[in-house]
Amino acid sequence: MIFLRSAIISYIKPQLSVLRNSKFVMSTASEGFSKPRLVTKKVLAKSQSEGDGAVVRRSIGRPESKSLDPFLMLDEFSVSPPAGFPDHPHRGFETVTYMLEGAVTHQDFAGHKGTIRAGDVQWMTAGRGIIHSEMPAGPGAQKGLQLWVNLSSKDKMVEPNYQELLSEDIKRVEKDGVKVNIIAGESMGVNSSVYTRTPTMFLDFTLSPGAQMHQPVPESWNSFVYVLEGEGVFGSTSSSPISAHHVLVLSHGDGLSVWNNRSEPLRFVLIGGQPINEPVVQYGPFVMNTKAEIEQALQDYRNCKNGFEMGKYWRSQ
Ligand code: FJE
Ligand code: FE
Repeated sequence: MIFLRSAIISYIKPQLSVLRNSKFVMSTASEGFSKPRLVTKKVLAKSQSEGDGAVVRRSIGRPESKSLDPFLMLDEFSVSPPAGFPDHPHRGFETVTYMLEGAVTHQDFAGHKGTIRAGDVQWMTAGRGIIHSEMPAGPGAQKGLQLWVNLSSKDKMVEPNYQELLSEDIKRVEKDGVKVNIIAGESMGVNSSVYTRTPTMFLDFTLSPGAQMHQPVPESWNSFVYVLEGEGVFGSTSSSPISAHHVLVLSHGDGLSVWNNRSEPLRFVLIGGQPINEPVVQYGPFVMNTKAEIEQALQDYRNCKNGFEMGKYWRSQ
């Protein structure tokens, strides 16, 4: 017993000093993960057309990588005028639009309008109903990511809400060749101000050549990586390098380690969330728990009721 207690204390003490000295965290955290997350599935997100002439690389939400509770879809999109996503509805989930290059203008049926520019994030809770358009704001290809996060049954019919973060308001940390933009959740001791009804982490990492990172992820959350640029080694030093436009579904565990062994930067997003564990019935842009609720959503949309009232006369300009 005495031996056990002193063993525990001598185990905890260095952990405490690790917490105080974040530089130490960087180099020891990989050994610190008691159950590192590994890649369980790797799928290439091929280009397909969506909306009105838009091109998307769908990673989560394609047949080989169906939804990963609470995530329904991740698209890396590119829209050039006149293509775009003209007037369409949503109910029962959230859309997160993160611009990588260029800008997109959105307009909704309640008069909400704005332009999301490179580095900006729009976290839109569609809740009971939104009808909107999302169109390129300039000439040439406007690029970004759109993530769909499911809402639990208690939140599906909430009033619609927007959280809009300009690039300069997004918290960033840079340390030892690792840059992270914290869109949701926490990294390297810094927290995003985005409120996530479904507990979610959304981190945009860039690793310089030779850099490595070790990011804790709550043990029971589902998580995945989408590679944007470069090539990286994910989960374990012995796994094979993975290049851009691949989605990696991760096993459960307490954190993810990544190494950039190449001479180019590696950019990827790490997305994780607490599973909702409820039935999901999706019909295009309506995501509910039962078939009856989907039929209700279609009726409400057609009849401009229960949240779709403003759809009666509204058309985007
Ligand atoms: C959609 C038609 C759509 N991926 N990425 C049908 F137009 C859409 C849709 C989008 C979308 C919008 C942006 Cl800005 C970026 C996207 C799909 O709006 F999801 C379905 N099912
Ligand atoms: Fe939309």
